[in-house]
Amino acid sequence: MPEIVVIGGGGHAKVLASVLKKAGWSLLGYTDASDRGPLLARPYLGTDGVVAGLLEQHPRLLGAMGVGKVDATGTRIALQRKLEEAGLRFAVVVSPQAIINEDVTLGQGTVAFDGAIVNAGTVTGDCCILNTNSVVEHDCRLGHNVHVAPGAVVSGGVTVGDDCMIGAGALLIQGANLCTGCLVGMGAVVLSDLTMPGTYVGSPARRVR
Ligand code: JB2
Repeated sequence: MPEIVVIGGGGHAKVLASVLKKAGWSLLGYTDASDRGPLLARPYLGTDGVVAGLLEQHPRLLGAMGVGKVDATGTRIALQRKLEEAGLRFAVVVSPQAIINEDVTLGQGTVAFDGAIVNAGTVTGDCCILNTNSVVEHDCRLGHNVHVAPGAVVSGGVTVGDDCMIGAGALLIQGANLCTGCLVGMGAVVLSDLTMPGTYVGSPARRVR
């Protein structure tokens, strides 16, 4: 497996690092604004400014986005795009315990953690998080930088716009369309299209801000 660097050294990065290690990636370490100590026994490498030097030493080095998100902003993918402009390509990272079925396309920098299931005909954008035990059913279209949190279920034929966050345990009914910038709260049940950016909670999910 090629060498890889994790961007960010917090909680999301820790889960990502464990998946990378068991999937056999050669994990060099992580970058962050400051040294957060070893990340599952991999060292702090410096700020993102070290990436250029790392690429000189390791021309095939890939990146993995270890900065998570619990919002519906584009901050995280902006960081990926900035590092891509600096020459770092982002890997698709799939846990050996995830099930990515036939005819699925995952965008650059998308990660699928333990127990994630993605079914046939689904396409995701770049920089998505398919978190632990999340389900993305058949024929879905996820934009860039979508986080499907642990235990959330995206039913068949759903479209999710860029930057959306689907909270832990939330349910999206089949065929729903979510516009860019929707934050679906933990356990919410989405039974209709969400046509305005904002925060949606409850069952059926209602926009609260
Ligand atoms: O531009 C950056 C940058 N911005 C923030 N470059 C680099 N290299 N690192 C950056 N960070 C770092 O991301 C912060 O300095 C911090 O160390 C880390 C974020 O860590 P934190 O533990 O606060 O959150 P997280 O993003 O790892 O995890 C959140 O999202 C996950 C999806 C948490 O809420 C988790 O519970 C959640 N599962």
